[in-house]
Amino acid sequence: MGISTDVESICEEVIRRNPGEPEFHQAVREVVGSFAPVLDRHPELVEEKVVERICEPDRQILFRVAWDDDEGQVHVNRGFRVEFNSALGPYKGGLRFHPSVYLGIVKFLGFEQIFKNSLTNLGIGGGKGGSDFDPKGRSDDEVMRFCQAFMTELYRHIGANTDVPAGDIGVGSREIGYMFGQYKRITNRFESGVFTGKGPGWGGSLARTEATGYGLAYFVQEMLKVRGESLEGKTCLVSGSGNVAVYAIQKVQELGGKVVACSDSDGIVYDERGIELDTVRRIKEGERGRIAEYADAHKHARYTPGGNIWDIPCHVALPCATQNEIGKGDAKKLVENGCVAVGEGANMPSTNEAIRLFLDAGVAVGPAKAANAGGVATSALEMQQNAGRTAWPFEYVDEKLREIMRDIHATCREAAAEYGAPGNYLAGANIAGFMRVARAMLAQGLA
Ligand code: NDP
Ligand code: 2IT
Repeated sequence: MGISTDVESICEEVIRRNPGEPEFHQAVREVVGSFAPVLDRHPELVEEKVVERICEPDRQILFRVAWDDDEGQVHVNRGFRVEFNSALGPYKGGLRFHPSVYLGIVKFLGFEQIFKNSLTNLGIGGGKGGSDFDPKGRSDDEVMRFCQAFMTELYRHIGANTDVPAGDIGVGSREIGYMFGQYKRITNRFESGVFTGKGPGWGGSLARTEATGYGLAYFVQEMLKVRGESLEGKTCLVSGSGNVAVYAIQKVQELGGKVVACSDSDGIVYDERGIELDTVRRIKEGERGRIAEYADAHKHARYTPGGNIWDIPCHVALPCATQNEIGKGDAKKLVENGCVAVGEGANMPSTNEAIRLFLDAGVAVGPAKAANAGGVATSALEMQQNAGRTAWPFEYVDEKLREIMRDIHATCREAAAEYGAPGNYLAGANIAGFMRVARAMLAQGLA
């Protein structure tokens, strides 16, 4: 029986042990699918069942979150925290509040996070959490009560040296503030390092809000540089219009790219003159509104309810909304329309079939765990800043972020070449991310 069969049988066993969690299965296939050449070269990893161990979370926490709305009606939601792997540092990863959240989503995100955090080389383990709570249409008071109820259970599981949450879909600085406040109230400790993404006035990094989107643009810039190209003059699509999308648009524009479309879960806005970022920020950050309103402010722009952003011709596609937003058909369309690079701002935005199609067509694919690692890397910088009880200027953090993204790009490229998959950043990211964790797990003994 060859090693590649071992990889397949490991995936099958994970799927059997975790029924009804298709997103987790997909993430495991996407990551473990790259490991055959590694296991070939490192029989000790096979012997010690490191892959099997890494696919099983250290700990999974599920809990009830009961809260009452402004009318006094009681609601019951479910809270999650999956502490996946701590070989390299405290568990680190965001919290997602979205009605689609269930254990399978949290596990896929937590699993990907292990390898992403390893790639940053900043000493952070992997975890993720969240709730099926839907913040849309809720008042500030309701969001506050939900966050307080959520933290009333979660507080006992987290800590600056144990597990450090941050934001993700539906969780931004407002929610982090309410959760940090409740943690402080319960524990009577101002423990800055227990959360990242805090407000800049009370321990937050000045560049954490921008970091994921900026880092994505830096990573794409590096990929294009290898091909003797740049973002200058390139037509770009950015899906979503949340935290990652907004700052990806900003940095891509600064680097000379032309972003012609963005979206939300209701529809797409197309502006052939280039998306006006101030309008998007006013609508999304200021008013928590819908992207449809963009077309009210700019009469020449076109809003399409529903629709498919990937049908619009582009050179560079930046999925920044959610998982599985680019399927095989979308990938085919993008390639036909001349797309040369894809930078994954969202986590697992492309299906495994879409990635295969891109790679076969020679499209440069910046996989999420590398391309969007700037967010969590800046979270690790925020932890460093908090540990030193100091505050770093924006430009200092941004320069560090640039360096980190350059390093991650180089690491992925080198690992891909070393293990026989030159140009395949996904294989490179999986292998390089895995090897650091695997070595630490071996050194720390069987667990
Ligand atoms: P936000 O909540 O700020 O924004 C999410 C955006 O994506 C919104 O425009 C939202 O539209 C859209 N979206 C979310 N879910 C869906 C869905 N099921 N279908 C269609 N559109 C959807 O989240 P972030 O910008 O923080 O996160 C976006 C992605 O980036 C996620 O995959 C996240 O895991 C990833 N990421 C985030 C990081 C961060 O630092 N925040 C770091 C690394 C990765 P609508 O308002 O209509 O729901
Ligand atoms: O997916 C991610 O990397 C995040 N949501 C950010 C995690 C973090 O701890 O900053």
